[in-house]
Amino acid sequence: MLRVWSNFIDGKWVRSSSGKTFKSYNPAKPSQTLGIFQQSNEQDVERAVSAAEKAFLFWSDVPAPGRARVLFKIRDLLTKNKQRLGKLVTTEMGKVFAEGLGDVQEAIDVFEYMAGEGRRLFGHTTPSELRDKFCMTVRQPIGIIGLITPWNFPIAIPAWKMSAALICGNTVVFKPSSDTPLCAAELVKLMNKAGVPPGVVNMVTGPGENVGGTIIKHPKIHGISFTGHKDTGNYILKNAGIKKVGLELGGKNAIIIMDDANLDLALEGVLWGAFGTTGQRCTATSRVIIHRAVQHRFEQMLLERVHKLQLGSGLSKDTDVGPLINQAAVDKSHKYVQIGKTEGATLLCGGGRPRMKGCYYNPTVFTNVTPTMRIANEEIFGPVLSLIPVNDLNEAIEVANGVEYGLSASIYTQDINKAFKAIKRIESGVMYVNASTIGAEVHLPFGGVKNTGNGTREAGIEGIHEFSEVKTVYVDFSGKLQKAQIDVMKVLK
Ligand code: UN1
Repeated sequence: MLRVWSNFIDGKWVRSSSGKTFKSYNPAKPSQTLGIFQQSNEQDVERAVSAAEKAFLFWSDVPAPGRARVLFKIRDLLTKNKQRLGKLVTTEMGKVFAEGLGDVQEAIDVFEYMAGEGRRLFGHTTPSELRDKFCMTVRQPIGIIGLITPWNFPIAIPAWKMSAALICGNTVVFKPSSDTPLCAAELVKLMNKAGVPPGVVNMVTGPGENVGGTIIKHPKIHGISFTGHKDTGNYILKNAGIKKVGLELGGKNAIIIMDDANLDLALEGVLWGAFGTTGQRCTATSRVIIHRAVQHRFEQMLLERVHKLQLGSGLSKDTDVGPLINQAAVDKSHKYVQIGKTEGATLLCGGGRPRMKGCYYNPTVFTNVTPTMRIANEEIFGPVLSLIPVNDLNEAIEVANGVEYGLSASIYTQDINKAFKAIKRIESGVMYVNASTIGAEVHLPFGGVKNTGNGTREAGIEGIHEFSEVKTVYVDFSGKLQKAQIDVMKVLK
């Protein structure tokens, strides 16, 4: 019997007033339905906002180390349930089981990190220009935050956002992706069990247009954090009004392979970056910018390994590459393969659907791709990799920077001068040397430049900045009126 999941509002599971539902499926076996979820509407968001507003009065006043105790408990429960949740991630999202476990581990890590912040949340102190006056900054919550999250890290990304939002004293209205509502519901259930007070985290499932749209425009929501498509990011910026908005949008991440690179190492990085998570990470490697001197050799090495990649259910031990999230994603990858062929790129391997049920697509490699082709510029979010040959480092950097996005980038070289030149000149928020473009760690900031984002960063200490406001405090204990910029002239007298 399929469970009908409700929204989670004010500490209770409640049905949507719409009376409508939708289903979640296993992308490896689309005939398998995993749960039934509320297709919520504007009124449900209103209820969630009211609950979050009421809860804010209490939660924002709990001392941060007290809030941290709840976060540590969430970490503990996630750890206890890691296997079960990892399997759930694989079943609902499709990534291979080791990565499903990694998704949960990333959530464990970030709850632990943000819980630690409960005893820091540092501001700073600095001298005043006047006598007997004290200056400091303190971190304060923003208020109610609207979180809109994607399906590709169905536990980790909600965890990044919720852990930071909660430790700073905010309350949350959370709309998860409609492709992975079960992972979201299980996470919220676990957070409730860990002792998150009623109304602090409210989950409303349903479509982007009305649930997401209402959150984005809501006058009582003062912060929005969104990870997903660039078009939605643009919509948010146009419709959110005056809110603190954090966006993590697309990527067209490149690995540069120089002629002096350790090619065996680069090969592992390319395979992991391009075909890990079936290419469905914002950080996925979708371009390899390769020095012509090693192009042919690397193509041979890559072909040999890509042919061996085993497609299948993420739960099967032999699987290297799982399914894509849904049929639309399969069609999108295929559309880009047709575009690549029409543009005149050389198809080295893949480029079609395998004969198996499920949302699968063969790992695909194009070579002799030129920087102006659409497959070298547009985010595909699937297992389609483009090799772009170049003559030297300067050209490689120019090509790497020639796209609208700037999330993650990498260079493989043995030459420290080349590595540092790339670190300095590549336009990206995350940069790797002799490592793949994926695999960011939670205690460092994560985010991108150009059309990848709007300048905010998640995780690490910058994650605290995204989810809090700074208050500047002056305490004058001189007992008289002191005028800044004016009386300062007298202090040396
Ligand atoms: C994403 O795809 O939006 O760096 C996040 C990585 C992961 C996070 C990816 N830790 O690949």
